[in-house]
Parts: sequence; structure tokens; C-alpha cells
Amino acid sequence: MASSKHVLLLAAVAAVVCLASLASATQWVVGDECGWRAKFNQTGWADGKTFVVGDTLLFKYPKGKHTVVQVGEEDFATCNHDDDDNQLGAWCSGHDVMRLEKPGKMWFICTKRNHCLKGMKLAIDVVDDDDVAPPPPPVITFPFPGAAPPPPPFSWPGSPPPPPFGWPFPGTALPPPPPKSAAVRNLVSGAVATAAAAVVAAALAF
Ligand SMILES: [Cu+2]
Repeated sequence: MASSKHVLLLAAVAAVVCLASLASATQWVVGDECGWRAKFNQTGWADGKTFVVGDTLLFKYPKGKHTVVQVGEEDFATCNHDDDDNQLGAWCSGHDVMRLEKPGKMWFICTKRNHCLKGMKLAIDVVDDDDVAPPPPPVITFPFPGAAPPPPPFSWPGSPPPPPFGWPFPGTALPPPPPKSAAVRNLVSGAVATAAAAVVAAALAF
């Protein structure tokens, strides 16, 4: 029982590894659905694409109508394909697949009359696998409201926090303090008068 589980686990791991290796290599169909064609816009198609060592290019075109020839930078610029020595590679099957073996620039042109001069050329920059940043991990979102990040503790960052009790509340203002000095003065004068009256009363009694 345990061994069959282990076999299944190993098979699953192997499948994942195979899928990962397949996913890491891309086959680029040059020109996408339009294929390798006259007046091919070399900059437009390759823009924004990252060609990695191990990827493949697929040139699709009607056999006999075009060719694919790899040349150097200078011959690419001048569309020079007269000299066979300048050709780093040549294909003409109409379904030409080439693997990108090493990092660096690659230049391809069509050698049919005037095709290159009219823009049927492709320049790509192949990068090493190590230079390609891995894609960011998928962002996992939780649909539960409770899993939402808590709101910030204060909605007025930068301003001073409110007083802890929210004071002053309306209607709870303290009454104005009594005129203490006057009250004390009244008390003192009252006591003095009382004492004086007692002294007068005592004197009259004798
Ligand atoms: Cu052509």
C-alpha cells in the first residue's frame, strides 16, 4: 500500500518536472499567424519578447516563395546575401525550426529578390536562461471578509491622535468656578461680626 503510494508520488513529481521543463522553452512562431512574410516588420514582432537559450524559432511560409538565411549584423543591415560565405545558416523548407543555442544577437533575412530590402528581416537578442527573472508567484486572494487586511488604526495619518475620551463632549462643560475670594471674604467677615457680637454681649452682661 505504502509502496504504491510512493510510486504515484514519484510519477506525479516526474510529471511536474517534465511540464516545468516544457514550459520553460518557448517555440516562437515568427510573425505569429501571418508567418514569415514579405514586408515582415522585424522590430514590431520581436518587440517585448524575451528569447531564451533553448527556445526555438519556427519560420512558416509557402515553400519556394521565401527563404530564411542567418547572416551577420553588417549583412543584415545591407541585405547582402550574394556571398554564400556570409551565410551562417540557410533554410527553405517553409517550416523551418531552429533552436536558439547560445546567448547573443541573431539576424535573419529572406534572400528572395528585394524581400530583405523591403523589410523581410528579423533581428533577435537571445539571453541566457539564468538572466531571465522567474515570474512572480501568483497572488492568492481570500474571498472571506474576515481575511481582509485590517484597516489602518488611524484614518488621519500624520495628524495628532484624538484625545482618549473624546473630551470635551457638548453639554458637559464644567460650570464656571464660584468667585472663591468673595465667598472667603464673606465667611471671614461673618465670623468677625459674630465674634464681635459675642464680645459685646459678654461685656453688656457684666
Ligand atoms: Cu521573402
